[in-house]
Amino acid sequence: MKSFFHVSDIGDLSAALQEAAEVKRTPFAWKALGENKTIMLVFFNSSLRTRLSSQKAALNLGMSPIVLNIGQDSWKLETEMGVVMDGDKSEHLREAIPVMAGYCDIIGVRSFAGLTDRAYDYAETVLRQFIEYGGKPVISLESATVHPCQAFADLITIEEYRRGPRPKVVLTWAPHPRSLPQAVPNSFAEWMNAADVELVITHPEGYELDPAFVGNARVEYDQMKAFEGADFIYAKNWSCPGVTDPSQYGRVLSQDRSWTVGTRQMAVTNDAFFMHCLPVRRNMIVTDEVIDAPTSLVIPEAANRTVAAQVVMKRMLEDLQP
Ligand code: AN0
Ligand code: CP
Repeated sequence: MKSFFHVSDIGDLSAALQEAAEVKRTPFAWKALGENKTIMLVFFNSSLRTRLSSQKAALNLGMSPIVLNIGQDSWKLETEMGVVMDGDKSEHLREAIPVMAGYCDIIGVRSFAGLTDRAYDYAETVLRQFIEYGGKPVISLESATVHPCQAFADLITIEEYRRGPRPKVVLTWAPHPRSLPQAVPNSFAEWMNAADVELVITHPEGYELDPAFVGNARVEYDQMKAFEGADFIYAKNWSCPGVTDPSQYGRVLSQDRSWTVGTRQMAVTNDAFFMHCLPVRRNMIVTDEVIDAPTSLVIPEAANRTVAAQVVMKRMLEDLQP
């Protein structure tokens, strides 16, 4: 695997899920694979789960992780080409990437969407520079438009908890005070389209995700209707994707608290499991009652981040073997 970015990078999903189950059963069985190998985990933004689960996955595989927080541990990096660097950025990505790549075998990058320029973000400008100038396998640890490590962990969780074939999975927008990226819902939709589930996406008008990610999902603007008979509820806030009007990109169009997932909506589901990638704002995205219920999967979902990351790193290490 040269990069981990889209669902297509993982190939056959049932094989990937089987491998995930094996990795979960015997996490230390591939310790020799990572011997004398190093992964560089580069963070332009905050993280709890991604940084810890990626380090744990690397350690399980016998690989050494190096974590770098850009702007805190390192110099502030310029990411735009052709600019006069007379501001607070001391170094350009164009040099920093090949330098970092020289110290490792795999690079993981967290670089959130700027949410001001849709074309710049949707071209995955920063991640593409890592691919181009690093010459090493690259893992998106949430980049501008995708969060594949999260979506893979979510799929593993759904596979573990589903009560029957082809569960009904509902991705619902929920309110949040700040402007958040579309990476999590984009990847979730992309992966659910590729999986054997019935996918329904619900959000207020104006929050339509990019059709490339929506795929064959049914879009339902009535949240209660969308929730009817659902087996899994996946909540997430995202800002305006600006599909029809790029000038609206990144805006918070609604703060409607009636979309906060509570017992009212959960009552019409098929006793659905509740999922969220975390970090979550309680009583904005979801009520205490729903997130604290036995049907809440947020903790096992976060635990599966290690499993997902380990499958991805394992495959990259296998490809690096002589
Ligand atoms: C980020 C987001 O919405 O993309 C990270 C989620 C994994 N969330 C926040 O910034 C709160
Ligand atoms: N879900 C997730 O990626 O969490 P972090 O932002 O804490 O890594």
